[in-house]
Amino acid sequence: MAGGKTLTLNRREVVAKLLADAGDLLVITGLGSPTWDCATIMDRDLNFYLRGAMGSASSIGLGLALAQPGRRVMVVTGDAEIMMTAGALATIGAQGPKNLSIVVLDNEHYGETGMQPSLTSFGADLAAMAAGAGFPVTETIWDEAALERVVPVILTGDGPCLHAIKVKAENYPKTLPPSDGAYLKDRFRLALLGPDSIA
Ligand SMILES: Cc1ncc(C[n+]2csc(CCOP(=O)(O)OP(=O)(O)O)c2C)c(N)n1
Repeated sequence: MAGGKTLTLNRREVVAKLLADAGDLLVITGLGSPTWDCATIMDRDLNFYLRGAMGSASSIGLGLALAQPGRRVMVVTGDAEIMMTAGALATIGAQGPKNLSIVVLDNEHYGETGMQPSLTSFGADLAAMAAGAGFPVTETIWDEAALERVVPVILTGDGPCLHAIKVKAENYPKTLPPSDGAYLKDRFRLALLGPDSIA
């Protein structure tokens, strides 16, 4: 608990709020718990799940946001996942895609590998890092009221934005999405671009 604050939000409830009106939102999930969260709450063809490639979720989100400027892209990932390639934040800041939102489910731990404390538990501040990298919109979210306030910002506000949503360090029962990366890629491309894209 960075700064002595208690983590109170439930990550599954956070993801349920973010996906409730997902519509044609393009969702990229970082490996491990964020992928299980999104697959469990709402599996959809426009979710592209990473089941490896730790550290690449923000960069894949950037590439997709630049390639699809008319669509909203939301990356949902873990604090350790995004920290692994923190330099990518500066590339995103430099490119400045307005349609990109990054949501970090920050449990201050490596939840997927045994709940070891991660760098945010020692005070690393991902929202401040993103602000320093040039993101115009960043915030750390600690409670339900702040979450309610920023959901529309995450889904429709001008970005790039990064919201570090502090969640309880708990693991929950999971629904595993398919593990075949080629299938997941084709499923996503088909939903986004139509049948010619996978011919
Ligand atoms: C290159 C690489 N290093 C380490 C791992 C093991 N690993 C899987 S998920 C993960 C991080 C989990 O922490 P976080 O991203 O904060 O997500 P959480 O599960 O805590 O929500 C790690 C270290 C991996 N899969 N790949």
